[in-house]
Amino acid sequence: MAGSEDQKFSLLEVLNTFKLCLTDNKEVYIEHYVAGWRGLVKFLNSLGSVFGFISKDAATKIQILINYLNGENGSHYVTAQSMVKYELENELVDITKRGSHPESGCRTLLRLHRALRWLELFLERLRTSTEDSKTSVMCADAYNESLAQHHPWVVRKAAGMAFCMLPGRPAFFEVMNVGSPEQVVAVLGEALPLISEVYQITEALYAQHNLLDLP
Ligand code: 1Q0
Repeated sequence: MAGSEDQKFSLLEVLNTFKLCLTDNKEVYIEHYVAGWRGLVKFLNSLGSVFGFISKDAATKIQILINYLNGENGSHYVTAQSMVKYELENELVDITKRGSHPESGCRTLLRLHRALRWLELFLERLRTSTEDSKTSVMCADAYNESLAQHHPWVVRKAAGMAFCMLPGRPAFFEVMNVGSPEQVVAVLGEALPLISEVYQITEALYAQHNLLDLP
């Protein structure tokens, strides 16, 4: 019984992971950041195989970061801040065009960071939605306002098609596994400021080092 519970997505669990993301001096722990994404990928997988091309890409990026974290230079990958410092100082980042470091931690985290903005916008729409709001529309609007700007036409097209396969709001709230729609709304209200803070801190870090357009 406990086994099947473990497999279940719980929004609360994901949120708790994002809560653990910030150190006392407001750095971003990579371990918890990717754990948060792992939970979201699990959720996405539970929505069906049409989202496979999205969850696969996210899972690949999560794994790249985990490999750095568990690798011989893992101590430099504890926080996003220490990673940026280490990779820049050691010239491990392709800055203007793809070259010898196509999978740097910096560019990999940047992809997830951009997706976090999508998540923030989507969850805010969900939170303030009404019973007859369409998840596919909320998702597409959030996407067009964020990630889409970084994706080529073919990816935008595929994403748009996948969004149409999203379950409706009631079923969506159900899989979140939190409780009544009112409880979902309350939990989202609690979570959003946290997600937003993690996003802002990462954005500031990347802006400070001119890394927002890494290829
Ligand atoms: C619920 C529907 C999920 C919709 C996810 C929106 C994002 C669409 C993104 C489409 C990505 C297409 C795959 C490939 C993209 C890459 O080209 C791109 C750039 O990387 P690179 O190496 O080519 O330069 N990759 C990315 O932009 C990263 C995309 C990561 C997306 C991660 C989405 C994980 C989804 C989570 C589901 C969250 C459900 C939220 C509600 C749950 C409540 C807490």
